[in-house]
Amino acid sequence: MPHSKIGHSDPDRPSRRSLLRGAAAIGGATLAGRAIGSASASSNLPPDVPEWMKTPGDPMGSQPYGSPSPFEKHVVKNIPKDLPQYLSASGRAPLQDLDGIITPNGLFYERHHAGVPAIDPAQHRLMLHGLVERPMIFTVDDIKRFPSTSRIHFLECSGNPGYQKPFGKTASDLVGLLSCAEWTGVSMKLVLEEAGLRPEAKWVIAEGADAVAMKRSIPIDKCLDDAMIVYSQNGERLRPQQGYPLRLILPGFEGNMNVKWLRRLHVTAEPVYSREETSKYTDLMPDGVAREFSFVMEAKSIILRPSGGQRLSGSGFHEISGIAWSGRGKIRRVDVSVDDGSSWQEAELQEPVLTRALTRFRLPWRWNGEPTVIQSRAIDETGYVQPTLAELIAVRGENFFYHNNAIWPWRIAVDGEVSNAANS
Ligand SMILES: Nc1nc2c(c(=O)[nH]1)N[C@H]1C(S)=C(S)[C@@H](COP(=O)(O)O)O[C@H]1N2
Ligand SMILES: [Mo]
Repeated sequence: MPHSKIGHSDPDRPSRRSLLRGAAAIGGATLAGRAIGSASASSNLPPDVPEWMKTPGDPMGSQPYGSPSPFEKHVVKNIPKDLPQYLSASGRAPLQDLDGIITPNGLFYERHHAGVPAIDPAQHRLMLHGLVERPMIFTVDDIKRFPSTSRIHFLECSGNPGYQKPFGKTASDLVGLLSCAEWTGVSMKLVLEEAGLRPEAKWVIAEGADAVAMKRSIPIDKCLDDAMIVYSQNGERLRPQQGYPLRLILPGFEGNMNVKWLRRLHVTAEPVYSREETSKYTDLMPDGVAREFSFVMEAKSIILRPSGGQRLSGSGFHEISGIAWSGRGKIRRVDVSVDDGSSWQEAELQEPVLTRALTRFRLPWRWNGEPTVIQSRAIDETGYVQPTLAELIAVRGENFFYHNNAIWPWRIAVDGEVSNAANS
């Protein structure tokens, strides 16, 4: 939002003076300001010197690996309590509590088919064989000797949220199987070239070192384009949950194909037709045919603030903020509607706008206190427009589950309560 827009005469744009109505103002309104909030009796507020300034704090060294403020301990992964988290487990990122575009490693979503293996990197190997000139076995250190590259990409499960009613309550319930990190590793192309591809090579079957030996077939074009074999996320080594010590990152492709605990790359002429690309991660279309090998995550967006489970403190200025992403490239535009889809306004895209990464959008908004429905719609650089749920069902029917990238509407009640409009 260019700052010149603040103070603009448009009634939907807030004026600078009224942005923080409700907060304590300095000067003439000090007394009124101090009366706000439950901490009004505290001696830690201006003009008093707060408790924590009166003695030195905890010295360095008590925590060799840092952790968040104890006042933030409610910001944790969203792990469903009603699911047996034994073999097939998942935990969602608390997206509505995060800022910017990077997911902290401790809050990165998790999805495992047979738990998290405890891998000793010194005993881990990556085997590359099949239609190659020189089959090879790499140690983790061998992989780290290749020239390295770091790139920011989102990772999203194709069952996010899945087409199943009732849909969740919060943004995390809906699309929390989504995260974004800076990944560091080696271009998969370099590793394949080291072994030398034979001309018949059309697919690479990637296999994980977990108890299900999860396998997916990846088209050779993707492997030679932007695919990475990574060992770090957000500057530190991968977390065990994210595939320590090695995983595949296939930017923009459905989460499942980004094989964790990578132990084998088998170069073939045909796909393997594993469980994960036949009975799962395929969709039954209205004509009875299965939609399979649906690799790319299409453009999508969601408003995170305000979103389900939150409550607006009152009418007046509220910044609408959310995230948009596309497996096909960069986000070109995000439209936001604050009147149940009658009209749309273009949101500001916050820099950086990166390819196949989360993009943060913002729109200043003045809520008039009336019940309404707000929603966002992403358009990517290919011109693809995020569909409504009705538009998606018209094409896919009612038997699909994966790749639900529908627009998600939030209902705002007269008391400011925000709920999932698709459930009502
Ligand atoms: N080896 C292996 N790789 C795997 C999985 C798995 O269970 N085993 N889960 C897949 C699925 S379904 C998803 S959505 C992503 C999740 O990655 P994350 O746990 O790092 O978020 O990893 C994929 N890679
Ligand atoms: Mo997934």
